[in-house]
Amino acid sequence: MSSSSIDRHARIFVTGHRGMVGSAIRRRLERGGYTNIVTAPRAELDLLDQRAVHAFLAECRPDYIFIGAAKVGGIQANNTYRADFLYQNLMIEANLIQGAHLAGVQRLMFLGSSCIYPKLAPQPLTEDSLLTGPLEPTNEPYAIAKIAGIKLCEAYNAQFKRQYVSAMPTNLYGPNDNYDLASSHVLPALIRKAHEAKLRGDSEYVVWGSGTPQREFLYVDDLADACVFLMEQGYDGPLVNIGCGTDVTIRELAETVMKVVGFEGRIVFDASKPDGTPRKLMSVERLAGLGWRATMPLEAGIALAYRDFLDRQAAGRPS
Ligand code: GFB
Repeated sequence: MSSSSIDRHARIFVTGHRGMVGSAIRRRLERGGYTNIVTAPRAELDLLDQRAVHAFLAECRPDYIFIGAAKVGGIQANNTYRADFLYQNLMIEANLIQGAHLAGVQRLMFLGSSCIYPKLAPQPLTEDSLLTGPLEPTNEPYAIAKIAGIKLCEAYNAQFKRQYVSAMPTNLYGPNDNYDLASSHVLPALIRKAHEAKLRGDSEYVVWGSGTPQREFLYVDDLADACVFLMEQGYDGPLVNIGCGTDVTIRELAETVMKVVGFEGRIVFDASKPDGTPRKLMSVERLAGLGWRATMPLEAGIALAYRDFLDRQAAGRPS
């Protein structure tokens, strides 16, 4: 299982390479000695533009594609910009998957999210629970788009014998995350809020919702390692979850962030904000059966993410 089926000079197109997921996959490929990684900045290739995407792929003819590009955001962004999340994600994945097929690309990895599973599906969430019940309303548009992406991959595999794999990561965090409080996920938001509360000398910091929802958090470099692992193994089986297999409550998460950041105030919960789905713990049995497990402990990962946040601030990069 350790040897790679991928030639180190194969042409590998990583989409979304400036984002958290795409940049982590690129880092992992570079560390793995891959020499022919192709990226396309948004100014040069608009993934919403079907003609441009198809022309780019016809010209580039990659051997492999990782679809790290997506319109992503936290609970509030998903709930507010419902049309953007549905439309943009449908377009990005449809343009890339059909374009890949037309260009003769045999192997591709499509990334989704744990929110594709029904809101009240049995925990931990197995891949088989897809489409067995209603979705969580706050992110239904995003989830529907990602389910469509999974079905696109399955359809191209069935009709054209492609090997388009869908991998579903749990909630992610790490370098190049979005720290904008209106659109970010919970972990970067809490890092920023705790840091700013510490600087101001505040006695409390605000955490949305009730603090009782449970979430699983995977460091994005672990995700990238799993994606490259699957590609290197030549995995072409069904939908596969990528997680670490353990979760925490939002209250526990908020306490760990305070500890890492060194903020000593207290937590105040803002009940006017939504909790979202009560729990989203992935079953990682399928991936473990293939020989991969996550390695980054949560507190150590949060410390690395906090370092990234501080580095961005020091460099004057937008957060
Ligand atoms: O990470 P998050 O925005 O997304 O929120 P989801 C997770 C939980 O943390 C929710 C709470 O219960 C939030 O109410 N939370 C507490 C906060 N404080 C904050 C805060 O300051 N900011 C944010 N953002 N949350 C998203 C989906 O769901 O997860 C996407 O909307 C995607 O579709 C993504 O699947 C991975 O885990 O609820």
